[in-house]
Amino acid sequence: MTGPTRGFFGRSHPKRDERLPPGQYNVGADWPVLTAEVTPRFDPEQWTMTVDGLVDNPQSWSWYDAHALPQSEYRGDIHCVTSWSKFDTTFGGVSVDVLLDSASPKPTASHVLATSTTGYTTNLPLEHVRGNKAWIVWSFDGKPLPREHGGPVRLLVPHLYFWKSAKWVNQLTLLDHDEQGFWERNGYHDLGDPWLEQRYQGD
Ligand SMILES: Nc1nc2c(c(=O)[nH]1)N[C@H]1C(S)=C(S)[C@@H](COP(=O)(O)O)O[C@H]1N2
Ligand SMILES: [Mo]
Repeated sequence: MTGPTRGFFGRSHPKRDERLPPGQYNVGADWPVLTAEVTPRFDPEQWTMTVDGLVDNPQSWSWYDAHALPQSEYRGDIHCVTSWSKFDTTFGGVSVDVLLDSASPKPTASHVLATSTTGYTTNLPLEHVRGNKAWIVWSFDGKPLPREHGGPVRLLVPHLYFWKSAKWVNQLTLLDHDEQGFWERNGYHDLGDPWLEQRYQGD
């Protein structure tokens, strides 16, 4: 003898979209802009992407060099700590794996500090940017990434809250310890997993 079936409960409670992490809502077609600093304007020709710190081969790629690397896309959802989630986004660029494989992190490297041209920083455990989980991206929905959303190029780490996706990124520094970035020093969680609702320090 069994109790009420899942279907019974399913009819009595409207079904919540299972793509929505706890405490999030679907923002639909909107894409809010959240920026702590003044939106920079920089020429992609002047931009370089640097991977340094605890690596065997510190590397810098120009815009042209970066576009010559094998490209890949992310298709899926993004989640901001301010509680909006955006479904079915498409971003294009280069997997962080490609950059790291080329720079060869030392065995002692455990964390990454991402830095933007503006000085914005955010910290990530190395395994959270490895395994096709993070990209540097320059396109959104097949078009150049809008400047207010980090164009010409931003970090994309979609399985974590979106403050980890540093806009106007130009440096990944490999460290053997965790070092808090801008929002983490201001009270946001060091990891920021939306499924665990890690919004603030202590969550
Ligand atoms: N350089 C930089 N990157 C940033 C931020 C910022 O203030 N500066 N804000 C973060 C936060 S809190 C969020 S939610 C997302 C917002 O990205 P969007 O403006 O494209 O929605 O960018 C993240 N990356
Ligand atoms: Mo955010």
